[in-house]
Amino acid sequence: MAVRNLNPVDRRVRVIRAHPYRGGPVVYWMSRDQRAHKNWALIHSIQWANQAGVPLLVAFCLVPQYMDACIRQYGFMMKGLEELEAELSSLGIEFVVLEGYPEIVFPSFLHRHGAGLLVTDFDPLREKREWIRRLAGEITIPFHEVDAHNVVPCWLASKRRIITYTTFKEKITPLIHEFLGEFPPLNAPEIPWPQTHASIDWQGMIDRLKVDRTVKEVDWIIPGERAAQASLREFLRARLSSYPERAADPTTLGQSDLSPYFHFGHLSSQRAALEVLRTDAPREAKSKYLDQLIVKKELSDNFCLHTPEYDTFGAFPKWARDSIDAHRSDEREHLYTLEQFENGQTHDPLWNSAQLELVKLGKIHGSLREYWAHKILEWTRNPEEALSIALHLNNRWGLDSRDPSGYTGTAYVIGGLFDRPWTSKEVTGKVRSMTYTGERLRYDIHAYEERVKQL
Ligand code: FO1
Repeated sequence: MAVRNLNPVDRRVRVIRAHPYRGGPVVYWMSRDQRAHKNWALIHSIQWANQAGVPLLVAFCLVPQYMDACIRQYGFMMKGLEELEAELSSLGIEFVVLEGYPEIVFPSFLHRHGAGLLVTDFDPLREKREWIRRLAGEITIPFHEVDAHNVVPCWLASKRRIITYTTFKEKITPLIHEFLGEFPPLNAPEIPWPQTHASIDWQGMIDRLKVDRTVKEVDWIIPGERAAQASLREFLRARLSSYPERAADPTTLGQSDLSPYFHFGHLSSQRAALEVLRTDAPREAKSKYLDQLIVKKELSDNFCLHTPEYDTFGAFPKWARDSIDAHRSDEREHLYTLEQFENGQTHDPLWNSAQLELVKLGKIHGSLREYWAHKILEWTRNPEEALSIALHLNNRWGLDSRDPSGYTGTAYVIGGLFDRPWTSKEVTGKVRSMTYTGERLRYDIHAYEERVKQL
């Protein structure tokens, strides 16, 4: 059966397995983009199903453990998925959650339902690449991957790793103009799924997760697609105009605070970008925010996709590795264990406050994040230990850290990624350094520490 796509989704799709389509329902394995609206992977799946005259189903595969994620992150995700179930149902779309690892649970599920096409959303992280690779080896139906996360599909932005932010910006700018268009309306599937599945036992699924339940959920942010849209509107209304001046000040609420929504795919960057452009905020504010939202975020995807060892010392630029290597035996003024870091027991009250913010809120204010990670490099025995502690603390406590932006940010601070060599210093070599005095000049440290104490 020949199915032709007539829509602008085409360039966002790449074929993982080009087996011939022999009829049968479309299954969208939703993973990174956990939303019903403005989701290119869902749009592609519905268009394909309607053209082929077959039903469509969305399946989320719930793995019992994911990196260092705890109940804090899973709880946020599960609440978002529960809302999604209702939203998809109102659109006439069947939704199931499969428990287990994709390569184990999907082959039999697809076989049982006679599925004819599998679609998934793009994710550059190793876990998802491995899930896709293994699952692709187990199935004999066509398998498509849709970049529903980036404005410019990651594989079109560049076929290789880009070394500098400026080069990436130059490369991606014309493509942003090409891809930053309106979404087509979301059509309902024309053929309903033949049988309804049993209602989802959300609590049972949460109880069966093999995760640490001591890292509690946070209450400053409401999960889900609807709350994400409301938060975006609120940010655009109240904070976008002052974003350039206020975002860097950790004593005020100037940031967008949308990143957990982007991480779990509750919000589409493309939607956010289009809405930013529709505001009457000053040009400088719009362009500063769009630079974060598109260029920097999409550079992170490029880095992780093309750097399989993105979370190791080997991912740092050569000048940084050489200079850190040259300082491996330098004496450290302070040395802390993982427990001391985790409990915020260093000599530095500013660092301890940033750690406490991470523990309490699941985030560190953007301005402090660099200081926090840089000091871990200074106060550990070697860069490998620093990286492993920083990633562990981030992944365990951060709401949205298991993300390309999290890995890229850590490699930037600890390993000079996308940066240039600076004057060499003891221990950290030519990697850009962060000092207590430097922080004091940028904002009111004591007001920040006070704010964190009140949490
Ligand atoms: N993706 C899945 O497909 N299944 C999961 O069970 C799952 C759990 C999970 C827990 C915490 C977290 O931060 C992310 C999680 N993700 C899961 C992945 C996530 O949706 C993103 O795809 C990546 O982390 C970011 O690229």
